[in-house]
Amino acid sequence: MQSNVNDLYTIYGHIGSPYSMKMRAVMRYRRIPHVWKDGALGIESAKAQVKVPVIPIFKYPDGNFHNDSTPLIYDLEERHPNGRSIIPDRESDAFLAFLIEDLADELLSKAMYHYRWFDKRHVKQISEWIGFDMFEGSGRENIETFAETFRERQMSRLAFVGSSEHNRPMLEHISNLFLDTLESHVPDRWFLFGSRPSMAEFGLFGQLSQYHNDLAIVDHARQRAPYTFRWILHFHDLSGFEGEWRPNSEPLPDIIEKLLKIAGEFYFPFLIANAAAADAGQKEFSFEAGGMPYTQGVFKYQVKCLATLRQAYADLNDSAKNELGNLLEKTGCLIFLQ
Ligand SMILES: N[C@@H](CCC(=O)N[C@@H](CS)C(=O)NCC(=O)O)C(=O)O
Repeated sequence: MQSNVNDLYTIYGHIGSPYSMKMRAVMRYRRIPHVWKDGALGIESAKAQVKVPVIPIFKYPDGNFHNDSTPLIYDLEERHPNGRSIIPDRESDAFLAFLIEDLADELLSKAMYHYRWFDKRHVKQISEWIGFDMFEGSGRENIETFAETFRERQMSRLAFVGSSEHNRPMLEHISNLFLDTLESHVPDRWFLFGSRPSMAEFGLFGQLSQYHNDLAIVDHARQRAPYTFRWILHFHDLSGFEGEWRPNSEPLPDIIEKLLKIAGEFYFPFLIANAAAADAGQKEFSFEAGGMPYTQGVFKYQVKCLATLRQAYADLNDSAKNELGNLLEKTGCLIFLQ
């Protein structure tokens, strides 16, 4: 007997969307029954059901539509306490997983977007691929018409998300830092907080999944971080994986400190400059980090990210704060969280 699709979650997304890949991987790992829909018509009708029209969009079995990946992850945790949580048990690790996921969603995403849309030589192919995905075989003309409008729109947003010649050194440096950091870890261990994945790895995976698609980065990433490049492919489907959170006797791996250093050096200064400019009613903000300049339009969503991170830190109990104190201080994150 065929199962009824209305009893399942429907994910509206596409394979060229980092957050869609992230959330599909979460659903597969968590073994939550779902279907995947990537056609243009479904996506457009789903967009009409949510406040901010970004993908992926989930239709729940109760018929309601939801999006924004991080709140979705937390909501699914509550709805499906099935032993395959992606939030570490230990409070301090849960905070770190949240912080690293946010770092991937909001900073690594800038590098991903940069490599996808900045280099005009590659933009034609990726926009046609996304058209190909969206139209599921309804002819070259449809694909190419869509691709042209879509790439114009995405490229017009470049300055808004921070991709420019001026910001290029920092974005490419950040991308290399993520690749090198993962490459120093994944040959020994696939996960960050034990032998099972947390929301942090899914966040990193989502953005990096696109490095397989984009000509401007594919060769570089594959050469610079070969095991990481392969690791990405495994994350698409971890449904058969069984593992445990790290026991108390096991220290955090070095990769956590390296990722937090990226946050302390680049992500928090970015968030602070954005929030300060928003406060002052400015349209644009600038900051410098690692000796490199950066300028972009003020982004309201990321004002909220900073507030949420600070709140999550404030909500930690004293023993979690004590456990994290040293690490957050030496990576330059603590002053921004307090
Ligand atoms: N904060 C959202 C961001 C999702 C997002 O930015 N999605 C992009 C594509 S990956 C999007 O839908 N952009 C608008 C569009 O392509 O129409 C999340 O975590 O899900």
